[in-house]
Amino acid sequence: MARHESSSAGLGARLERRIPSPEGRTARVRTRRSLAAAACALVLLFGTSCSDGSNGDAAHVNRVRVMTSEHHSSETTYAFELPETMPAGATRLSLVNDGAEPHHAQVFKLDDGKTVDDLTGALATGDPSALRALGSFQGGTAIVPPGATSRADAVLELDAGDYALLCFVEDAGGVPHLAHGMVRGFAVTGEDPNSAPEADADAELSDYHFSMPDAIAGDALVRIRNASTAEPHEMVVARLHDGAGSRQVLDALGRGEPIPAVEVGGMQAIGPGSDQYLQLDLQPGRYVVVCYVPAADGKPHYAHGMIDEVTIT
Ligand SMILES: [Cu+2]
Repeated sequence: MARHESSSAGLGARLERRIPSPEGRTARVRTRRSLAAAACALVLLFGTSCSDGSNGDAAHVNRVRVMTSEHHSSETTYAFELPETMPAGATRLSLVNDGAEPHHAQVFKLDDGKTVDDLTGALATGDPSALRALGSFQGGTAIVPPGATSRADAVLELDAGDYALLCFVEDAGGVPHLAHGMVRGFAVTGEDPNSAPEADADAELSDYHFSMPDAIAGDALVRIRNASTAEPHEMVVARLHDGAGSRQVLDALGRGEPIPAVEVGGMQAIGPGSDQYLQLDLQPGRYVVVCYVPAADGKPHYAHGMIDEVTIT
């Protein structure tokens, strides 16, 4: 995960590998295409492969659609649908919630020799430290309401190995969806092309605080770094209702009521000292960012102050 710090991708490669928004905002794409053309020449000097740019500059970002659903019947089933294998490198996870409950997609990388069955066993204990003995939290796309698609997508740099996708969201009875079947293994194969994207903005997560610009462009690629030495952190993003702020969100959470905001995705937990990216595709407005990860005292991080507001322009 410290890969980004090595900056071994040259400037040209970095320019070429920027991640466009799904709708491809015209002016920006045009600029990026010419940058990509210039980058191509540089990349050729380094002797690595270079796309012709006909698909904008998205050639090095894998796009993965994760479908989430649950089927309510006498035997309720919950499911993730995604490819069983995907190539290594920068991977954007868009989350399509086809169910009747909110869902998220937490990515967990299994250590060598560990299996999804080991993970399922550890999850059943309910002890977070049991999980950390099996692998690490790598991010993933945060909560999306029923019938919606994420507008703040995790872009993860995935190395080859075995992974699992998990949903910790609880059903009406307080049982996490993963206990109903929302644990899904997948494999990442091949060489990581070292496609570290170039971010437009930075957000730093620490114990227990968000540090980021007051305003961020709605189509920004945000680099999210967990600066903690001990705890995983996440950044769930939700659009605030008119007149609501982080104070009202915190009050609602304290009362166990729905928050006065609409979740649009965000970044699921990443481990201490690691970083990943979030691709925004958001309407301008006021948003709240929240970390729900439980602290050692059992309280969620937001109760320790890990909640903030940001203006999307
Ligand atoms: Cu946190």
